[in-house]
Amino acid sequence: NKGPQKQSKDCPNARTIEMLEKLLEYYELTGDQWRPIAYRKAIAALKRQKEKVCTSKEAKKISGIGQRIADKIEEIVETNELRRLDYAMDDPNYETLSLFLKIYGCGLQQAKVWISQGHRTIDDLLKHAKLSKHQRIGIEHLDDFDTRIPREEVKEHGEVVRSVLREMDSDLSMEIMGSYRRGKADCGDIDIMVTHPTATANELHKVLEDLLERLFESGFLKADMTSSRRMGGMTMHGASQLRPGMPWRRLDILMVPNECVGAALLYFTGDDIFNRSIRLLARKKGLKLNQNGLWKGRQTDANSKVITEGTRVVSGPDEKAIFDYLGVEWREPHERIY
Ligand code: DCP
Ligand code: MG
Ligand code: MN
Repeated sequence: NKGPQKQSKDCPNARTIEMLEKLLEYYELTGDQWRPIAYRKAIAALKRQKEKVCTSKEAKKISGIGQRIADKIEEIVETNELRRLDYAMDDPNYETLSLFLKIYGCGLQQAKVWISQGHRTIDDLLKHAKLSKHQRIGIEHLDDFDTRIPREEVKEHGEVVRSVLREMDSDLSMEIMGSYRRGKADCGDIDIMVTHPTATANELHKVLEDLLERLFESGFLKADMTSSRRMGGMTMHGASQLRPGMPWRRLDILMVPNECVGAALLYFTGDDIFNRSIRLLARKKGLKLNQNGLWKGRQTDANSKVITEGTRVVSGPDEKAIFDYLGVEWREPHERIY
């Protein structure tokens, strides 16, 4: 394994980063809401340091590292270990939890239910657990879905969808979003956004239904695991396969009305941490940014239910216009990473 060794030569904080990454993984796994973000920021900041960071005081001076993580950095450097990490890894269900959480569609709650029912392996689940159709697909294709998809293959899946859209209506267009748009060499899934210059939401819903039917018929689309698409939904979470014998891949399709395209481009390009920071920035300016647009005077209650619709201050397909309105310098998709 050359990876970590190479890193330790180049990066003076490699050991510290390695330990913090383990802790990050643990917090992600256990569904911690805030710590994963703090850890990802701190790790990114530490990766940029040219000198070894040894004390809590030094660490705290770095933007992106708070007091608690700074203390942990000092502990790692001094003792070459982390008490919190031993404690975390001692959790007897840690391995099982991390295995079950790899299953597409299985959240923390479901994983805990299965563990409490005594299941410990994938085989246990397949033989003894009561599974929904979608859960079974997630389990049977665990290895497929857990494998990164080469960029070239993502593109090919996109081409299949594109050619079917072309048959349907020449005004339909699509774009591959997510990590692909950020230029990554491999992707966790395939995110596709479909747009039309004039179609209403209702019409787009019908386009989606038609599209899915055609993709199923050709054998490309293998499963639709969207729980509630039937009621006017605009998204599909499913699985596709290029040719028999190839792996099943996770495919997300999303229909976006023209007035929402700019905001949707921004949202579905990510990455998720970049999205959080730009949404926060909007909020600080009294605006609300979501996947449908940039809003002024929009009010929601504690359950995110809209009380006052407010007005859209930027609409249409221009993503740059949102950066401009927010006074944020334009960043190319590949630059939107932490
Ligand atoms: N997104 C977000 N917050 C989330 C989930 C998603 O902001 N909790 C946005 C940003 C993501 C985009 O949606 O880039 C697509 O979501 P994915 O989960 O498919 O993530 P990526 O495509 O970025 O990465 P991967 O290669 O793992 O699919
Ligand atoms: Mg993705
Ligand atoms: Mn996705």
